[in-house]
Amino acid sequence: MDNGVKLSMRENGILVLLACLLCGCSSTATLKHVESDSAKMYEEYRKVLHDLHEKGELWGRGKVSLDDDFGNIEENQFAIYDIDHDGRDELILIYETNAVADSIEIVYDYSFEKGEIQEQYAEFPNLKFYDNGMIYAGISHNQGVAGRFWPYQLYAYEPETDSYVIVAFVDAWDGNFAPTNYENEDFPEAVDADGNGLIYYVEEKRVGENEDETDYLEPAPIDDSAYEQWWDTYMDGAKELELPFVNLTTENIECIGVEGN
Ligand SMILES: [Ca+2]
Ligand SMILES: [Ca+2]
Repeated sequence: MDNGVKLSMRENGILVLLACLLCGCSSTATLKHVESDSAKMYEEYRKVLHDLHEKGELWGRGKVSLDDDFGNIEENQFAIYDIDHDGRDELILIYETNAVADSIEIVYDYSFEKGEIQEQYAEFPNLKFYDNGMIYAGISHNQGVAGRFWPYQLYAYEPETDSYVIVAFVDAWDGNFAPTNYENEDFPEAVDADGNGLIYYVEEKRVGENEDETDYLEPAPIDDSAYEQWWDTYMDGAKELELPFVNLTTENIECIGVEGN
């Protein structure tokens, strides 16, 4: 490492520390990361958030609507967290001061090899991240016959490709909510062995599968015990992560990369 790099790192550190002290982060704040790569990563994350906060631009997606009817831009939230346990932090952004259809939760990752941001995952902001790398992604609208059950997609983290792959789409039929379905078929009582009025459709997907052809194959319905068994094969013992979300404010953005934030 030459002196020029050392100097710029030091300058960068002083700037971040100053910004932190000014914005009221922890008064004992010290730089969390000294490697220039990490400093660059956090700098890129701050830039993504500043672009949304000040210019109404969502990284890689262009301009967004800044209609006050949907709330103030600072009501959106973000978190810095290593959600896939690969040793480096991701930026998780929930952007929802917009029409529901345009609301989105995005996970940004930073490629140390390329030295640039990349979008690692994006879905409707009804997500739960788990400590085993799985993501529960609730769909935006529950307009089918699922009733008290909320349909979702389940994603798994794949370390080889450092990406999330879909495992399954899960839907249900709540017989108490909808005694007949859209085809006017009666709720299949025989499948509902435990009699709680719910049966499930687990549509499993595999990497590389042709989604256009397989998406419409209706899986056979299963009851609670089989559904729970299926869930446990992926989620047994998994705990939901509590991400440290904060509001999208200049102060919070400037605290990224500083210890305790
Ligand atoms: Ca990570
Ligand atoms: Ca049942």
